[in-house]
Amino acid sequence: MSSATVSQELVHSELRGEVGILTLDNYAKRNALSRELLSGLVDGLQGFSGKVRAVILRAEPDVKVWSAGHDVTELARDKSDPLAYGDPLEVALRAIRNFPAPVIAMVQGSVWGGAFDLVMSCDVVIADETASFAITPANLGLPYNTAGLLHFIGRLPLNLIKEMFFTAAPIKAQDSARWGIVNHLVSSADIDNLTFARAQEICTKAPLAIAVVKEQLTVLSDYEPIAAQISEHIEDLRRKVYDSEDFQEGINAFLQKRRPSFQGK
Ligand code: YXS
Repeated sequence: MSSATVSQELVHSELRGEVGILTLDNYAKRNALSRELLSGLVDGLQGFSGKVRAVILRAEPDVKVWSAGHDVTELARDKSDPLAYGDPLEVALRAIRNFPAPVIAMVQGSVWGGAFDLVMSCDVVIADETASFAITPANLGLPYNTAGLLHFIGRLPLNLIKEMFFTAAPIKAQDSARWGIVNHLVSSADIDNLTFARAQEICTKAPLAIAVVKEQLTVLSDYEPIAAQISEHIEDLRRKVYDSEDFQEGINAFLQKRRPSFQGK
């Protein structure tokens, strides 16, 4: 089976009128954001180009886990940046943020790690009472990347971002609504219809005006002038972390299905 076919198996694309629907479907691996699954997501978006006025990104109905985040087995361990610009997850995040029509994340179940960045890169988030959201680099000893942090700084209060990163604890549905992680918290029974209705409502508006305001808001929310030496300082700090023994320990613990023992070195 070609890799394109495999990717299409992991992310289903469906056109419903002018709404494109992308469904994550690799539950055996809890929709972990593997290279192949992310390729299916990006290909699905590209396939919608010029045909849709809104996209819904979802998992199969009523899953307990929407996505378990970056595929840990694919995180670089060769002392290179595990979240580099060209990493498949970063490529997918940019594809969503640069897609000319609104992308609505429809969330049922738990969202972990890089999948939280994926949801936050969508334009609108609609979730049900089973949803929760966690960002988990502290579980692996991994230094999150600056672009990813900007995705959160543009959307959430700094004290919440810090608590989420420092504890890696899931934010439950009710709190996610209170904190503004989700636009709408609805019942499991209603989430399909409400999300599709919202998408259809967007389809009745002027697509060119929507495309340009989406681009403006993306550029303006990402725009944080950083002096070169600050950028280099941050990269130097991150390199010390992804070169650390703790990062290797975090990955090994995950793979060996045991709790990590971080030594701070
Ligand atoms: O043992 P098998 O082969 O059946 O595979 C198991 C898991 O190993 C696999 N799996 C994953 N594989 C790669 N990467 C993952 N992130 C991942 N998560 C799960 O899926 C199979 C079923 O998993 P299992 O038995 O644990 O399922 P469960 O229903 O008991 O528990 C579901 C979860 C999501 C609570 C559990 O799988 C879990 O805690 N997964 C890891 C969540 C996580 O920490 N994700 C962050 C990944 S790193 C990331 O996204 C960023 C780089 S960062 O670290 O910066 O946030």
